[in-house]
Amino acid sequence: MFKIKNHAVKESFKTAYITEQNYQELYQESINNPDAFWAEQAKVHLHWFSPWEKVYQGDFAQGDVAWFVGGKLNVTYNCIDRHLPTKANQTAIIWEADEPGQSLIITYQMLHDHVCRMANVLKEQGVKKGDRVCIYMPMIPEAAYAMLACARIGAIHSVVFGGFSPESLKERILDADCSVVITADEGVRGGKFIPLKQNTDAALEHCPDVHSVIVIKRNGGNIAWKAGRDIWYHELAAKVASSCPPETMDAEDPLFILYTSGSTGKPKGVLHTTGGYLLQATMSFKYIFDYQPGEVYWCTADVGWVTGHSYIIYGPLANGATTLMFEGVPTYPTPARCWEVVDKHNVNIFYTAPTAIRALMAQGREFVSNTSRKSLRLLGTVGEPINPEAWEWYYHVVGDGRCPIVDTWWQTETGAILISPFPGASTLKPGSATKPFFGVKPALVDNNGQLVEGPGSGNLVITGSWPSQIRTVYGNHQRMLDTYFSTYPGYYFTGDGARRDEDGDYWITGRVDDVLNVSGHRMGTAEVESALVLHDAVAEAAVVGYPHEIKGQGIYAFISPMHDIEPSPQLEAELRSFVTKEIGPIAKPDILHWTPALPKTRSGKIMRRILRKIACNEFDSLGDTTTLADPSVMETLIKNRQT
Ligand code: 6R9
Repeated sequence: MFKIKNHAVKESFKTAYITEQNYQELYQESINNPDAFWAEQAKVHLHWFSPWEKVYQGDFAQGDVAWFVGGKLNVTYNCIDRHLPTKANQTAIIWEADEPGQSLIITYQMLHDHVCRMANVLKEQGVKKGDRVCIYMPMIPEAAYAMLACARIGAIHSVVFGGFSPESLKERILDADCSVVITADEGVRGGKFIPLKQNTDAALEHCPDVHSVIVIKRNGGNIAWKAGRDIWYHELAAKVASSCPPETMDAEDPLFILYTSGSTGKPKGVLHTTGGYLLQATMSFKYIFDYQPGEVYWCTADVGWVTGHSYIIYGPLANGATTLMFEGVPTYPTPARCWEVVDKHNVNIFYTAPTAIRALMAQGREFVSNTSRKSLRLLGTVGEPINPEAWEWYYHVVGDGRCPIVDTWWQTETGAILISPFPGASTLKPGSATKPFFGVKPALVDNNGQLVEGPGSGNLVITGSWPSQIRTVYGNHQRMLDTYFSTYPGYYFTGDGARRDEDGDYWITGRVDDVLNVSGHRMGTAEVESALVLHDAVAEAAVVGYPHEIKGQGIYAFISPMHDIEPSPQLEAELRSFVTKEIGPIAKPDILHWTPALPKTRSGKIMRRILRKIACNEFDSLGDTTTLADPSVMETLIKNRQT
């Protein structure tokens, strides 16, 4: 196996915060004396208006965990105000527009003023502490202002990815009972316009409780206007003060809701709170990316995903860092865009998803080698397992063999990175997320819940709470307990499978449940199936993932049509756009496989295991098929496997 040990890479990280010498020591302390460890970290990394009474209480069985009980703080005080005495004129956000040549610099002082104005606008719209505000925005600085403005006044934000359909937006607005939506006239991505206001209008036809829509003018496109509800942000912002006192929040007051997919039902509103979340986002950012003062950091995620929350906004800003926000896509106008942006803004730390790496790798190395990239010091990946070929390309071609790669494993529910190398401490192995972060105790269990000791494979669970843990599923606490804490009682179940090698390093192998990971985006097979069966031509649908060269996983849909329907290319195109309309373009099936029937057990359950094998072309390992009601269905499916 290829390992990077005592390599020149390590040399340049000799002065890292976390070194080989102190990792073990700090990790052991965090496990042996968690209360003392976290209390110390909370004091060092955050500003508290008043201290907590107890570091941790609660348990997994009730799902009532609480961190820094009784402590008071404000997230934006930590992300902005406390930096002003020394960093008022330092860049907080570099914004790079979709069109090359357009960018903006936002200093910490400017960030303060923008956030306060937006907070005052929200207050004028009647938003109070605890109210839910939906943010449906492109990647423009106002998306950051909106999130922070909510945190400033204690409102709970629910960011909905701008690529989601009106239907998905509606579901999320209703579930969180939002009263205000912040959006833009249009988004701009890869040279295309995204009709965000139009989508919002469509969603709001079914959301009577939304009384205000605050619209940012991004593109000047023609949009419909509902008087009494719709408000231009720039008009209101001009009239309010540029200061707004930060609300005093309890450590356990909610900070945000973020919807994510599970194996069953509709997306869940994962709720994160204030103190524990901010502490772990702050600490992990500093130590895993080894962020040094003055450096420029760029995470290519969208604020619609958890990576955008923790590692574009909260983690970097709490550290007083310079964080780059990119409106566009890595391949527009050319596949050299990322590296041109790196050179333009002297980016030191670059964090992206394996799917982007594979897409750029497929375009050829000259797009990379024509750029300098000499500012780069550290690379990171997140969102899905990285295949060793992509890792090697990232390491050798993008990083010129000089930048360590941190392969960071975590989830919407974990709030912050839980397993990752530390660049100055770890032995890197392509494809391994290596070791746990401080205070995190991963374990592997077999399907009966028995612990796997030493090297081996199993279901990845976490033993004991960590500060940025999910607190509840909004409006449905039982669903949180059922999803994460009941499969293996006493543990948090991640839904991922993993292997632990002889060095104790973890290798995440992917989801073990019915969750797809398409280009790093999480999606329930059930969600895509529900969208497909809504179409009149579809009687039944079963969706599974299959290996896809660029996306990591592609969507393979087995569909049985209504009895009088003849499948045709037109119908297939219609189904694809139907799913796009219902969920969003990320859920569009790659492969449609028509079948008169789906393989079922005698009790009528669809045998997904078999469908997965067929989609993955693994015909010789179908496993036990004796419970199939009609084996000929399976044989026909194998014969007709689509590509
Ligand atoms: C942060 C984020 C979570 C799921 C997770 C796992 C996969 C994330 C990974 C990884 C292998 C990594 N995942 N990071 N798999 N190696 N470094 O992506 O959150 O959207 O909730 O997805 O993504 O399967 O369970 P989220």
